Parts: sequence; C-alpha cells; structure tokens
Amino acid sequence: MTIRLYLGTNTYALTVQALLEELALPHELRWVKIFQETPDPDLLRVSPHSRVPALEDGDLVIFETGAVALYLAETYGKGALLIPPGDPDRPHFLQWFHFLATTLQPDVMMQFHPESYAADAATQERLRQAAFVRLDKVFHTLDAALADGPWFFGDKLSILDFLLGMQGTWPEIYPDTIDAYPNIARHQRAMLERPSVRRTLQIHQAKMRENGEDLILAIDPAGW
Ligand SMILES: N[C@@H](CCC(=O)N[C@@H](CS)C(=O)NCC(=O)O)C(=O)O
Repeated sequence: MTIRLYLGTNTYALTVQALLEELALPHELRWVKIFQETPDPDLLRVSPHSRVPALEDGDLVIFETGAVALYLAETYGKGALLIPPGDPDRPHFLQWFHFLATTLQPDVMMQFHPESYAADAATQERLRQAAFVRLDKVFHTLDAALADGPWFFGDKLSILDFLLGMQGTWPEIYPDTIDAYPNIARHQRAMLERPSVRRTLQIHQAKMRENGEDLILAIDPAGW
C-alpha cells in the first residue's frame, strides 16, 4: 500500500515527513501549493480545509500533524516514539502533545500569517507582537520541560520531539534567538543530528531552491 504525504515546503508537513523518514517507511511526496484562492483539488480531497500536512495510507486519509504523528507511531513504530497508556509518563506525554498543538502552534502561525487574523497591517503587527510575548513564556515553559534532555523524556525519543523539533527549525518563531532557551537549542541540535531530520530538511532545501527560495534554519546543522 502506498503512503503519500501532501506537503508544502517548510510547513508543518516537515514533522510528518521526518517521522516517515525516522520509521523508514517508503512514501511518495505530493507537493501542493497552499494559500491559494482556488485550492488544489487533489489537496481538497484529502484536506477539506486545504491545509498541509495530509496523509494517504492506502484507503485511509488523515490530516492534522499530531494525529498523523500518532497514527504513524502507533501503526508502524513497533513501540518506538510513543509513551504508551499505563506508562507513568503517559499523562505528561499527553500534556505536552496537546500543549504543542494548542498552545505553541497558534502563536507560531501568527508569526507567519497574521493576515489570517486581521485585515489591516497595524493590527496584524500588534497581533504578531502579542503572540511573541506569549511565545516567550511558552518557550520558557518548554525549556524547563527539556531540562533533563536531550528529549522530552530524557533518552527516550518520542513523537513529541518531532512535533517540537521540526517547527523549532524556524528562526522567525523566537522572540530573540533560539539561544535564549538553552535546552530548546540543545534539543534542536540533537534533532539536527538525526539522519531522518537532515534528509527531510535537505529535500525541502532542494525544492525551495528550485522555487528560487532559501531554507533558513534557527541553527545551522554541523557539516550541512
Ligand atoms: N493544526 C494544523 C495546521 C496545519 C496548517 O495550518 N498548515 C499550514 C502550513 S504550515 C497550511 O497549510 N496553511 C494553509 C492555509 O491556512 O490555508 C496541523 O498541525 O496540521
């Protein structure tokens, strides 16, 4: 059965793509344009609000980064990348899973697309700045959570690390720089050492170059 990922360059689809690479799952990439007046009909078929990522796995269609990440780990992870029900860390796994999707993500999105929230430029800028103030608190909270690192659960890598780590590559989301949050910076460096993450970022870099763009990362990977 074919796994097909619908993605745009340097979007939340990075998380799902890196997980597909991490789990060594053969897959096809279907690049789509987002933020179009007339959405790509193929994307609409798998993602009714025309956002990426969306995934097809045989007859299954699923969108929403966290849901896809859980689906892949539960279906193909053979126990890896998850903190299962019954594990004493499970409540905090759930806490951070939802924190990343519902507390971090909205303020990250505000940095890139304030026009989705307000029409005039001055209001957009005020919203962006307000989101930066919240992001600073959110990043301090995450920095404390990563104190025992490198991962959320010490040496046990999980999907949480991909959910944070792939959006953590975006320099625009840090009110100052990533180095203001030393444990997040360490987490990011550890992510960038993973072949799955490098391969994913290199694919995006190549695709962006084709489009005349550049991939700018919060931390340059060693030996990139
Ligand atoms: N909560 C969703 C957010 C997905 C999302 O908004 N993706 C952006 C790209 S990073 C997108 O496709 N935006 C297009 C739009 O808003 O029309 C998830 O995590 O999958």
